[in-house]
Amino acid sequence: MAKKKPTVAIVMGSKTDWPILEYTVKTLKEFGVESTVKIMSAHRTPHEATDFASNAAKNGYKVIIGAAGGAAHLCGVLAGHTILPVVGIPVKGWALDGMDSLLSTVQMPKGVPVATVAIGKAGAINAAILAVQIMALSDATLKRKLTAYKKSMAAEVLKADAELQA
Ligand code: RP5
Repeated sequence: MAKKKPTVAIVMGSKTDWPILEYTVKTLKEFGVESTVKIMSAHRTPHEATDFASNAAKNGYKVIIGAAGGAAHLCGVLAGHTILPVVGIPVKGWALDGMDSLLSTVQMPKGVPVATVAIGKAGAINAAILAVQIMALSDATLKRKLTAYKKSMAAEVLKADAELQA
């Protein structure tokens, strides 16, 4: 069977972000969503980053997920060059416990949103879920999978509580 065309572009600022971003790829796969992973930096490869974002919609992507740490301008730069929704994952960097990444990802000027999720692993997973939720608005299969996902999360919590009460 031919491989499905990727609908989500994942852009990380450095290869050192991969240990976090692999959770995003894995979660998307659980929903049957293919992604492309690119390393691009707002500061180190600005031309590549803007070029990629400018052409992302034309190339069939529906959502861009960005991830960077420190002076995390990557998602903002991507969002400035596309009308696609951009989800931002603040990566915990080498200083300030990720607060620097969080603030520089979330604090965008009006008109250019970056849907910023939690710092680190939870954010990496939530970025994937949010991308699926966006795409599920026009995809009945993804909608069904999201409903099943919520049910299985609830079942896990109920099971843990039942075990605790037993
Ligand atoms: C950011 O700076 C990257 O996204 C990464 O989180 C951080 C550190 O990058 P390296 O110095 O490890 O390449 O641009």
